[in-house]
Amino acid sequence: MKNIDLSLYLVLDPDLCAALGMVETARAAVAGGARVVQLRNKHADTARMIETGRALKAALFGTNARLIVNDDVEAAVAIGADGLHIGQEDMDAPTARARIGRDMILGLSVETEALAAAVDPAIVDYAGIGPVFATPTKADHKQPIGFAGLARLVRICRVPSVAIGGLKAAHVGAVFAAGADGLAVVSAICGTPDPEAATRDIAENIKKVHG
Ligand code: TZP
Ligand code: MG
Repeated sequence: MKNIDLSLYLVLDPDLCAALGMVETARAAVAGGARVVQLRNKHADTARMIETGRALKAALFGTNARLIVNDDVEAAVAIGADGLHIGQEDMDAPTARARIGRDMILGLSVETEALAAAVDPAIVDYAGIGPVFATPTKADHKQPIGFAGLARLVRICRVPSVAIGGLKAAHVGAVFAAGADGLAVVSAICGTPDPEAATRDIAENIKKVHG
């Protein structure tokens, strides 16, 4: 099993990050305590993903934060990212694993108990579980599961997990109480007036409940 700190996971959104940009938002968030940064851009082709991903990799160089690329396996490999994150509608996990090799991190989105039970720890390194709450950030998200659903899926799932969907600093206690290893956020950081301070607010709550 790979050693990944999932405690505070930023998922970038190009629209919400428009004012500061994804690279500067990521830099600020990592300064504030984000441990993982995911490049997620549904409007970008592979060339564009690679360009942004390389800039992100340079910005994160020398920090302890990991860079994960959403969906685009070719971009993830070209960037030399730390990992790839796929959804259930994307390439299947065994195919993704074959394409990225043994060492890169593979994350998979999980929305139901059946999907949680099906996660193979020999292939997948962590699960993104949610959405906990309905969120305007992802237009086509699945049925929200709440904290009770989160706790059930975390228990069933045989890999470390990060909760996602409508999560803010105030939810940190409930996320860890449900047994998740961290929280993934978009709008709690992207597009806020001070992404570093917004991240630090979440990180301080994590320190309180999780050490
Ligand atoms: N997957 C499930 S919910 C979601 C994604 C990418 C968006 C979460 O965004 P926010 O702004 O943290 O609710
Ligand atoms: Mg996807």
